Amino acid sequence: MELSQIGKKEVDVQEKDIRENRLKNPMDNLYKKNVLLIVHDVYQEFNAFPLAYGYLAAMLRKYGYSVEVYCMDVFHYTNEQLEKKLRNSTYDLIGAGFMPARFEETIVGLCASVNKHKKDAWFFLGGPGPTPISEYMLQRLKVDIVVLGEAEHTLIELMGAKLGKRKLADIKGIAYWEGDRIKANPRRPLFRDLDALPWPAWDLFPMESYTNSVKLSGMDEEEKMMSVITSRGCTDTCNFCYRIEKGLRLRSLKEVIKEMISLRDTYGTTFFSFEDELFVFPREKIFEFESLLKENNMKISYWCNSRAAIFDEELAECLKRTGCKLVNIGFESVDQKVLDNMNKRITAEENIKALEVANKVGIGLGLNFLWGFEADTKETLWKNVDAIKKFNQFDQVRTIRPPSPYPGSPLYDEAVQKGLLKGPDDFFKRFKNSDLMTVNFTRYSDEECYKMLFEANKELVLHHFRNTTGDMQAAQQIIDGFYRLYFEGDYKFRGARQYDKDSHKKNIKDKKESNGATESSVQVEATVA
Ligand code: B12
Ligand code: SF4
Repeated sequence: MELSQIGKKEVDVQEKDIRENRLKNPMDNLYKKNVLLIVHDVYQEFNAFPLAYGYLAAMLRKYGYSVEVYCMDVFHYTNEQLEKKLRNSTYDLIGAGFMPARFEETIVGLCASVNKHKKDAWFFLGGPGPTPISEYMLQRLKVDIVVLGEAEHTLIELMGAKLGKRKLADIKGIAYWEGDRIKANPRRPLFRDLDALPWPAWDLFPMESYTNSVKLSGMDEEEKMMSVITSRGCTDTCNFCYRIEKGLRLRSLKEVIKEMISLRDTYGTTFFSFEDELFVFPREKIFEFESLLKENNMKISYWCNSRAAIFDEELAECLKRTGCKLVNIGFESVDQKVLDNMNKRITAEENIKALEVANKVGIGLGLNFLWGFEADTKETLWKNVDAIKKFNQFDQVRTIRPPSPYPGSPLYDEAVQKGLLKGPDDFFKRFKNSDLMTVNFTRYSDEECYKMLFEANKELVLHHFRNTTGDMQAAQQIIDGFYRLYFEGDYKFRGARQYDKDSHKKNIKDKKESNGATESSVQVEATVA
C-alpha cells in the first residue's frame, strides 16, 4: 500500500475522536489544549501502540489537564502538516520523544518545525533517546526542557510550573535552560507503585490503526493486537542495553488482567504484545498469570520477552498453555568469552539448554544474536550461525547484527573511554542503520567484518528459505539488501524480517496444510529488547 493512502480514512476518525473527547472533558476549552504530545513517524505501515505517550497522556488527564496526541506514525504527517497544525493552535506544553535510531533522519527536522511555531509553549523532549544526553539535546535542538527518565510525575509538575504555580528549579528529573546556561536538576526517585498509574489513555489515539495494523504469529486476519506492559525495567545490565531507570518493578497481575479485559471489551483485543523487557520474571509470575487467566475465563494469545537462564521446560510449557505464540530471547552468543564480554550474566550452556527447551516444547522462538564485540572472532560468528541453524524453528528470518552502542548504554561509555567514539554528535554522524557497525569493537577491519557478516547472514537466509517456502527469489532479495547495505551504502535496508511477510504467509499456509499448524510454526514480527 502507498504510504500516502494509509492514513486518509483514519484522519477523520482521529479528528472525530478528538472532538468527542474535547466535549467529554470539562477542563478543555475549544481553543487551547494544555499539552500536545507528538509521536514521530517511523515510516512503517505497521505501528505498535506507543505506550509511553498513552501513560503520559493518562496521567496528565488524571490531573485535569487537556491533552492532544498527534500521531505522525499512523498518519505519516509531514513536518509541513505539523507546522500548519501548530500555526492554528496554542498549547502550554509540547512534547516529543524518540529512540536514538531516528535522530538525524526525523527528530532534527521535527524539532525545528516545533520551534518555529510553538508560540509561548514550552517544548520538551523525553524518553530513552534524549535522557542520557540531555545537554547535547538542549544545545543541538534548542528545545526548552529535557525530561529525564520516567516522566508521568515530572510532566504534572512541569504543567504546574508553566501555570506559574512552581519553579523549574524545584522539579526533579529535568534539564533546562536558565538564561544561556543549562541546568540539570537531580533525578526523580524511582516510582515504585506502578499500580497507582492510570492505564494508557487509549481513547486519545486512533486505536483501530494500532490494533489492526500489526499481525503477529498465529493471528487470524481479524484478530486485534495491543501492547501492554506488566513491569518496568530489568534485572540485568548487559553492556549494549540502555536502562532508563534502575532495577525491575512489577505491576500487580490482577490489575494487568483487568486492563486486558478492558482492552478486549472496548477494542476487541485478544492478542497481546507484552513490551516488558523481562515478562517472565520472577517465574512464579507466569504460573499466577495462568491461574488468573483461568479464573477470568480469558483465552488469549501473546508474545513476550524472556531470559535464557530462567527458561526451563516447566516455564515453557506454562507459557505455551497460556497462549504464548512466541518468546523472544536475547541469546546474543553461544561463546562464553563473548557473553562475559557483554556482561550477559549467563553461561553458553544455559543458552544452549534454553534453545533445546524451546525446540522440545515447540514454542515459537525469537532468536536474537549479536556479533561484533571485542572478544568476537570469525569462529564465534560461525558458532552463532550453527546454533541458529540447529535450533531454528523458522518463526522468522533470523540474521546476526552488530551491537550499536546507544548513548546511555555501558557500551557507549566504553567506546567513548577507549576513544572509539567522540560523543553524541559523533554517534549520530556514524549511526546509519542497526545492521551496520556504528563502532567497530573487533580485531578486524570494517571491510573484513562486513565480508564475514555477509557470508554468515547469506547462509542463514538461504537456510531459512530452503527449510520453509523454498522461495529462493525471496531469499535473494534479502541477500541483495544486505549486500547493498554492507558494500554500497544503501541504508534503507530495515533488516531481514521486514522482507519476508508474504513468503511467510505462504509458509504458514503450507505448514498448516501439510501437518496441522503447530503454534511455533508461524511468524511473529517481534521487537528485540
Ligand atoms: C516497544 C519498543 C519498540 C517499538 C516501539 C513501538 C512504539 N510505538 O512505541 C519498536 C519495535 C518500533 C522499537 C524499535 C526500536 N527500539 Co525499542 N523498545 C521498545 C520497548 C520494548 C518498549 C517501549 C515501551 O513502550 N515501554 C513502556 C513505557 C511506559 O516506558 P518508556 O518507553 O521507557 O517510557 C517512559 C520514559 O522513557 C519516558 N518517555 C518515553 N517517551 C517519552 C516521550 C516524552 C515526550 C517524555 C517527556 C517522556 C517519555 O516516560 C515514559 C513513562 O514514564 C523498549 C524496552 C522497554 N520495555 O521499555 C525498547 C527500547 C525503547 N528500544 C530500544 C531500541 C534500541 C530500539 C531500536 C533502536 C532497535 C533497533 N536496533 O532497531 C529501534 C528504534 C526504532 C526507532 N524508530 O527509533 C532501546 C532504547 C535504547 C535507547 N538508548 O534509546 C529500548 C530501551 C530497549 C533496550 N533496553 O535497549 N522499540
Ligand atoms: S539485553 Fe535484555 S537482559 Fe540484558 S539488560 Fe537489556 S533487557 Fe535486560
